[in-house]
This record gives sequence, C-alpha cells and structure tokens, in this order.
Amino acid sequence: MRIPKSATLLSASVVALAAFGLSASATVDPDLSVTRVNYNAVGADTTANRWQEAIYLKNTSGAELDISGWKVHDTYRNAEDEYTNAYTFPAGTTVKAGGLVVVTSAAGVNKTDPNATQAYYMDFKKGLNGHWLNNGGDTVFVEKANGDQVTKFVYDFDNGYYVR
Ligand SMILES: [Ca+2]
Ligand SMILES: [Ca+2]
Repeated sequence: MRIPKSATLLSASVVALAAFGLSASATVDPDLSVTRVNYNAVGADTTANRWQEAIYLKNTSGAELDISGWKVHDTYRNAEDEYTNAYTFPAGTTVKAGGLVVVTSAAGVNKTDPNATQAYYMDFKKGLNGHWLNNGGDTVFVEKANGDQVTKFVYDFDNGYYVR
C-alpha cells in the first residue's frame, strides 16, 4: 500500500507544480523583455534632462511582435486606482525579432521604423519635472492591451547614476 500512497502524493505535487507553472506563464511572457532602465538623470531632475528617463525593451522572440496598445507603467496608481505613470504604444507598433524599443519621458517624434531601434516619446509632464521612475527603486511593468502582464523589471538604487 506504500507505493500507491506515495504515487498519489507525487501526482498531487505534480498538479500543484503544474498549476504554479501555469500561473507563472500567464503573467510572465518572455516575448518582450526590459533590458535597461535609466531611472535617475544625471544631476538635478529637470524638464531639460527628463529625456534621460528611459526604458529599453527587446523582442526576445524569434518572430515579429505586435505591441499595439501594450502599456509600460510603474507601481504608482492615482486615487482612481489607475496607472498614470504610463505609456501606451500606438496602433501599428511592431517590433522585429530581436528588435529594440526605447520609451523616453521627453517630447519628440516617434521613430517607428521596425528595422532600426524604435523610440517612443511620452512627453511626460507629471512626476518631478517629467521624471517618473523613482530614483530609490521601483518596478516597471509591461502589460498587453487586455491587462495581461507581459513582464516586469524590479530595480533598486545601486549608487550608480542612472543606468540599471
Ligand atoms: Ca527618476
Ligand atoms: Ca538625478
């Protein structure tokens, strides 16, 4: 009777493991990764250097990725429970396999050519002079249009200037 008993125990833990694996893959999708966060501009954080606040993303899949409507945000929520430190990619945003995308707080004209490094400009006016990535540490999230989490990136202040 010992063998069937442990077999039952084993299958129960396999089920638990499978359930955990399933929930992990539903929230973390490796197709798009945060490869770098510039969270602390050099010197005082002013409107002039808000362009240094930037998030770098990479399509780590082997295929083109349509990220239209996908959102990048941090942990901050306003009184209405909305993520307002956020950027949503416009319709028609695609990233080639291995392609890079930079989202910066500055104003500018989006560079949307999928065959080069793409740049998207938030023209962020909130936060401290348009700086929204906490210098002391924060988490950057990427979500699909339906709210499914694609990936997240946790950083701490590391005594460096601004690159993480
Ligand atoms: Ca910052
Ligand atoms: Ca600074």
